Amino acid sequence: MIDLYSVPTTNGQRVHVMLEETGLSYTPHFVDLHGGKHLEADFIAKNPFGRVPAIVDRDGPKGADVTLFEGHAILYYLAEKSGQFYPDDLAVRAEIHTWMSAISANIGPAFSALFWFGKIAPEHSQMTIDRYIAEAHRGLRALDTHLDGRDYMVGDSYTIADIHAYPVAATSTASLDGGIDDYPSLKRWRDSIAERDAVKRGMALFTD
Ligand SMILES: N[C@@H](CCC(=O)N[C@@H](CS)C(=O)NCC(=O)O)C(=O)O
Repeated sequence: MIDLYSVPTTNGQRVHVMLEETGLSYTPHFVDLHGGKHLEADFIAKNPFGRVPAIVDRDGPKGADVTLFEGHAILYYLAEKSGQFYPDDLAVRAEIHTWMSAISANIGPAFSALFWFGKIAPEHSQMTIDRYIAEAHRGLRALDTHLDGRDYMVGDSYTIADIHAYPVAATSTASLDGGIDDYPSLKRWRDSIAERDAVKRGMALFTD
């Protein structure tokens, strides 16, 4: 059994989808960020950064608990544990690593910064907001260019790279004027991934 600690944001959704896709058994726990639950000692013991998502696998290797945070690290672990969505081919894996890193290191932080400077920060700096709008579009443009003529992010099958990228297309784009409409290949790919039953279940977690 895996304990999942999360919220229904882009960062959480990719882990929700992954758990649904693998069929691994898990118990979801909503973390009340507004109430500060992520900063309390029992959550800090799971992720010292005090951020969701995090998981605790009660059936880790050799029967020990495995506690993990950072969405992409969780996806790699669940892929290895379940033997799914992570083809055993060095070139394919290397390309998966590249896209997982690019999304985690570039696209995710651009949207996070845009959320902070655009919606939360008390001081309004249009220059800062414009910078992160441009960075967010840069990431979407890269995904759109890459997905031109492709059904999947990497190779010819559905992998953790698709699961990692999907909430960017499905959720993050809604925060930009124009949404996803300027990115036809990204939109086509998003619409096809959205058809998967496990994706529908994962995206619905914590929403009612
Ligand atoms: N790099 C992390 C980002 C996680 C993250 O920023 N989570 C947000 C919720 S979407 C959070 O916990 N925010 C609370 C805080 O930063 O205090 C990941 O990919 O898992």
